[in-house]
Amino acid sequence: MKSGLPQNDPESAIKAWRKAFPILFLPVRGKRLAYLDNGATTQKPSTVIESLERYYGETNANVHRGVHDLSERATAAYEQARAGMADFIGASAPEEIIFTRGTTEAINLVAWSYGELLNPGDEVLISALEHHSNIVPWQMLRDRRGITLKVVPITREGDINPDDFSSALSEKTALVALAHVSNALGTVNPIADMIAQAHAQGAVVLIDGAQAVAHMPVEVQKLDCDFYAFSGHKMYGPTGIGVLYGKSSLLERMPPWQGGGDMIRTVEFERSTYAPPPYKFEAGTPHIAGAIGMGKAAEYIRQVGFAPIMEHETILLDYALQQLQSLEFIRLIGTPQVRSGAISFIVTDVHPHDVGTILDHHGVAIRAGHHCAMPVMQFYQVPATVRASFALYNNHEDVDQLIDSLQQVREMFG
Ligand code: ALA
Repeated sequence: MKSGLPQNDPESAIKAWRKAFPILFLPVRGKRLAYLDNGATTQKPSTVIESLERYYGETNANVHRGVHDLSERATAAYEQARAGMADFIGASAPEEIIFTRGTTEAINLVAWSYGELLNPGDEVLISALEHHSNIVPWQMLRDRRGITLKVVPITREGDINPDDFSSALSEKTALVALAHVSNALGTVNPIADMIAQAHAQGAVVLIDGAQAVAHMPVEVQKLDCDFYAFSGHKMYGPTGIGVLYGKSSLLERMPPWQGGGDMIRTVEFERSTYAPPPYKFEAGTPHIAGAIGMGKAAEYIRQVGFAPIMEHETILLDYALQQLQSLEFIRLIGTPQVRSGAISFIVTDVHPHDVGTILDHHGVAIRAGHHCAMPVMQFYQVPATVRASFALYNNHEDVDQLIDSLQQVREMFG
C-alpha cells in the first residue's frame, strides 16, 4: 500500500483530490456545497464521467455477440473492467466477478440461486444492523424454502455482540450474511474473525461491502469470504452497476437465477444448458458502460491510494465527532468501537427531516430517514436519524459548514 497523506502539505493533496470532482464546485441553493451524503451515493471524478462519454461516443455496441469491430472492442472493454474489479478486491480470477445492478441485486442473486441449495431447517444468520437489502431477500428465502432466519443482536454502542454471534452459530448455520460496514451507524464489523468462526461451523459467508469498498482495501482471498457484494455508485462509479464476487467452486454449483440471452450454452424447447460462470448469472445485455465506468472508478481509487484515503477520512471523522459532541443538542446514535464513513445523530426535539431540509438550504447535503435500516431505528427507538457520511473529497470546511448549519437549526427551533 502507498504511504499516507503527504506530511508537509496534506491540505494541497485534498484540494487536488477535490478538483477531480466537478460537481463539488457547483453552488447548491446559492451556497457552497458540502456534500455529506456519500453513504447514499458518491460523486464521480472526471475520469469516470469521461469514460462513459467515450464509451458511448466511440465504442458502443453489444458484447459477446457481434462479429464486428465495435462489438469486439466493447467486449474487450467490458471484460477488462471485470478483470480490473477482480484485481481491485483480490479475487483469484475475473470469472469470480459477476456484474449486477448493485449490491441489492448481488445479494438477491445469492438468495435466489445459492438459496436453492438450502433445505428446510437450514439456518441463515444475519445481524441487527443490516440494511434492508441484507434482510428482505433472506425473509423471502425463508418463506420460499422453509429456512430459519436468525438475527444476532447489537449492543447499545452499535456493535454486533461477539458472544451472541459465536453462540448463534451452530452446525445448522448454512449461510451467514453480514455488512462489512453498517450504512446507518458506521460500525466496521470484525469480519475476518466472523468469517473464520462461520467457516468453522461449515457455513458459507456473504459480506455486504457496499459501505466498505471506497474506504478500505478489501482482499477477498485473504478474508476468505465466499461472496462479497458491492455497488459502483458508492465507490465513485456509475449507478446501476455492482459486483457479486463468488468463489468459483460455489458459482459452479449454483443454478442460474434469471434466464435469457448470454447466460446459455444451448436452447431447445425441451431443455436448455447454461454457460459457465460468470455468464450463467448475467442474463440479457449488461450495463456495459456502467461496468467500464466502475472499472475506471476502481482505477481512480487505487491511484489515490487507500493509505492516504484512510488517514484523511479518519482525521475528518474524528474532527466531525468531536465537533458534534461539543453541541449539547446533538445525540449520537451509535458509538461503535471501529467506525468508517458515517455518523448518525439526532437534534433534540427536531425531526431529522426538518433538520435535513434546513441543512439543504445551507448547502449541506445529508441523509435524513431510516437509511433502509428500520430495525436499527427500532432498536434505538427513533423514527429516523440525520446521517453525515464522508468520502475522500470532504474536508474540514464541510464539517464546519455542517456544524454552523446545525447551530442555525437550533436557533430556528429555539
Ligand atoms: N444504501 C444507501 C444509504 O445508506 C442508499 O443511503
